[in-house]
Formats: sequence, structure tokens, C-alpha cells
Amino acid sequence: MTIGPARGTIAVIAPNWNQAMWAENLAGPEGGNDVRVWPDLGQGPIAYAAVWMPPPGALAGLDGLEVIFNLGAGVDHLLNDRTTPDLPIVRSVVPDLAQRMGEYVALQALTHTRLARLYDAQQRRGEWRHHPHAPAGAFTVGIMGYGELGRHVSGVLEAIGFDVVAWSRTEKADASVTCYAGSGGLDAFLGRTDILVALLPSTAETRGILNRDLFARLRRSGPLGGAVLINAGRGALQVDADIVAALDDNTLAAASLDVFDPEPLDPASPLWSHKKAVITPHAAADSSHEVLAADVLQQIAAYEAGGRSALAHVVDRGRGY
Ligand code: NDP
Ligand code: OXD
Repeated sequence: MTIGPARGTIAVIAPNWNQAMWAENLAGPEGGNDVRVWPDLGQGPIAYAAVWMPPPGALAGLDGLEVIFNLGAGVDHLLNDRTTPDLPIVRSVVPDLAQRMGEYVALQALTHTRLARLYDAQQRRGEWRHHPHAPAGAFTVGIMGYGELGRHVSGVLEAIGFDVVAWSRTEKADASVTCYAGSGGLDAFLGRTDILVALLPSTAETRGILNRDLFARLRRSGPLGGAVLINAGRGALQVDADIVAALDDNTLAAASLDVFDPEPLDPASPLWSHKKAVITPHAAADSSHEVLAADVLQQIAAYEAGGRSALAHVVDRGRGY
């Protein structure tokens, strides 16, 4: 579809990010779009809001708003704000995000299976000492959340040689790996899993799911002598104190954590200095200005030509994702 100038005004409301950069990319190829940047939204109606963590109530104050575009995949920040208007929320689903997430999860899984931190510590001591390692095929990676990101990550890990299984809310008939669903399938899924990858959204059902009771149900007889947790979904999924306890008693051999609740992670958290923890600052899959703005402009063009039904990846508020 050819993308001409948008009929409606676009507001960028992402105060923790470089808003000017988003505005530049949302101006369109000819720079023909009327783009305003929070908090200077000027006069007149705003049809479209392109947002990431807008200040609570910011969207409710906009006149003429028609569609909310979330400049990322997870929408918990919008659904947790009771003032978010009851309008279509379109989330970002682009190959670029999945590619980046695949890179992050592969990096973390291999960091642990190939003993990268141990060798890093040895190098710092000038120590030449070999340790045997198990190949990828000796590990089963269990992916919680077999959606846009989970499916891609699954393919990346399979290509490396990991055995992969997945777990989601609903059954998957078309999956390339063995999939488990719902609370009924959780025990069987966990019982096979050496490396648990959380790519779930934060919802009323998933909050706190990564807790001590769940860690105890993971397979711990694998080559690392304990299970590995990789959480790149949302911080609200995990109970930080339970992760520390599980790392300390070897239920978990290691954890890679990209997300926290709240963010940034509290400077006093014991996770920062835990020898078995890898901490990254919500950096698993960055939102690219160029790619996501192009996606928003494409969706605006589709909406202006075909109305709400032409929008893709509209959030289901009932499900919470
Ligand atoms: P999708 O909506 O495509 O997939 C979500 C998956 O989670 C689906 O498979 C869904 O099941 C499953 N799910 C949801 N609720 C439950 C539940 N109660 N029990 C079991 N499974 C459940 O989302 P994406 O893959 O695009 O993104 C996933 C999350 O990743 C985002 O919500 C965000 O929080 C996080 N994220 C993190 C980033 C980072 O940089 N750290 C970057 C981008 C995203 P079903 O298929 O049955 O619907
Ligand atoms: C997210 C994202 O949802 O960065 O975390 O897209």
C-alpha cells in the first residue's frame, strides 16, 4: 500500500525515550505528517497517539483520539492505567523485535550451557582450566508464551540444536515443537524443562508465576545440576526474592533477567551482585525508531482506508494482551 500523508494528527507520548527521534520517523517519507511531541501537543484534535509509558491520564486528555499505537510489544503499562481510553490499542509486531529477542535468548542460553561466565572469571585470574560442557541437544528449553516472540525464539533455539518445548494459554495445533497448554499442561511442561524462557505478557493470570513453587517443578537433573531461568517477558512475572532463594539453594543453577518490577532494578537488590545472575536493563529487544514508526504509518494508512477492521495486532483487553 502506498503511504501518503496521514489525515489525522499524530502525538508522540514516550517521555522516557528520545521523542524527537520518534517524531522525525513518524513525519513520513516526505515529512508531510502533522506530528506533535508530548507535552507540547498544541491545539486541535489528535487522532493517533504513538506511546510508550505515557504519563497516567495523558491519553484521556486528548481530544478526538481514534487509535493508540504502542511502540513496543507489551501493553501492560496501558492496561494497568484505568484512564486509558476504550479505543483500539495496536501493539508492535515486527520481525525486527523477534529477531532481537531471538538473539538475546540464544545468547543467554549459550552463556549458561557453554559456561561463559566461569571462563570469564578464570580469564580475569589468568587461569587456564578446561571444564567439560554438554552440547545444546542435551538441554530441553521450555518457552512460556508461544506467541509472536516465543515462536521465533523457538526456531532460533531449534536451529542451534536445543530440544525445545513450549507452553501457552491455548492449544497449538500448528507448532513445530511439542506444546503444552493451560494449567493442565504446566506440570508436564516444567518436568521436561532444563532452561525456562519466559516470554509471557504481564496479566492478572501470569503475575508472580515465576515463583519458588514453579522453580521446584523444573527438571534439575540436567548437565548444569539445576535449572536455568531466562525472563525477557515482564518483571511482574517473577518474584525476585524467590529467584534469589532458588539460586542460593541450587534449584536454579543460573538466571538471566532482562525485566523487573519496578524498573530500574532497585540498587539494593541482591540480584545485582549475585554470581549466578545475569542482569540486563530491559534491553533484550529494543524498539527501533525506523522499523516501528514505519509499521505505525502503515497501520494508519490501512485504518484511514478501511477503518478499525483494517488494523492488525489490536490488543484484546479481555485477555489482557
Ligand atoms: P503474544 O501476545 O504474541 O504472545 C503471548 C503468548 O503468551 C501467547 O502464546 C499466549 O498464549 C501466552 N499467554 C498469555 N497468557 C497466558 C497464560 N495465562 N498462560 C499461558 N500462556 C499465556 O506476545 P509477544 O510474543 O509479542 O510478546 C510477549 C511479551 O514479551 C510481551 O507481552 C512483553 O511483555 C515481552 N517483551 C519484552 C521485550 C524485552 O525487551 N524484554 C520486548 C518485547 C516484548 P496464546 O497463544 O494461547 O494466546
Ligand atoms: C516491550 C518492548 O514490550 O520493548 O518490552 O517491546
